[in-house]
Amino acid sequence: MTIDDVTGALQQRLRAGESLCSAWCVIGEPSLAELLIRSGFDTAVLDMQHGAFSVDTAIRGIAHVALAGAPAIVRVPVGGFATASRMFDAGAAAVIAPMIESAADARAFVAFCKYPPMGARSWGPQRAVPLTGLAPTAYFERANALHLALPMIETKAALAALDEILAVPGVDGVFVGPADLSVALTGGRLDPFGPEVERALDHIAARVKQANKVAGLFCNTGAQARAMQARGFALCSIATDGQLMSGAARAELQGIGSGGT
Ligand code: 3PY
Ligand code: MG
Repeated sequence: MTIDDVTGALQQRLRAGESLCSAWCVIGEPSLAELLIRSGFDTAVLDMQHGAFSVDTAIRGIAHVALAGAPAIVRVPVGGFATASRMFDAGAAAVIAPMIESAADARAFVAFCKYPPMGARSWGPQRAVPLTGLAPTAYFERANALHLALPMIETKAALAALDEILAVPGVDGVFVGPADLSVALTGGRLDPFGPEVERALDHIAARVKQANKVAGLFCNTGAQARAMQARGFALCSIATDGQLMSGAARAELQGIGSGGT
């Protein structure tokens, strides 16, 4: 693999129809994201919305993930579209934007993700150029295809506007947040994979397939991710880094006969 593939691998593999599995990192430690890639994940989401990643640690995290030969994805805070540009400047392969409500939101997000004429991203790929190994002009020409913009579908309004969101030029796919979507669809109950979300998932997968774009989903376990990949979600994450660590600790402590809480 060349360093060029580090960013390119995500869109190349997804466009080739592969299903990928992502770590989801909330602890905010760049080397932990690298470790999870070395454990076998295809990519890692560095979470700036609910996780502890700052601009600084996310930039370092992208480099750590690249060191392990993989593309990194960043979830920016709600409305943090300017941060999306910074993460692409740092070499992120994709950015996930939470709590998108409409095609207008998606257009505003894309403006910060893509260079003109598609968007209005400002020039300054300080880490992306050295990480990809591309000359600045070659990077500029390829950047809009290399970097994926993935608005989240996790509100009632976004679900209703799904087709319009998918039709926004520069939207490469959508990422579903089942927890927020469950709260929205049940009128205030947290039931991430309850019947309301389950029904919505099949609808979302079908619409994304029709649009020939990418569908992603936050999953809790490997088995669930595998089942969801079969249902059309090509990019599935599995739990969080904290949950994986806690689960491994509990399993070992059970082995020695010591219980946790
Ligand atoms: C959700 O389930 O709402 C998410 O945003 C995934 O973390
Ligand atoms: Mg959410």
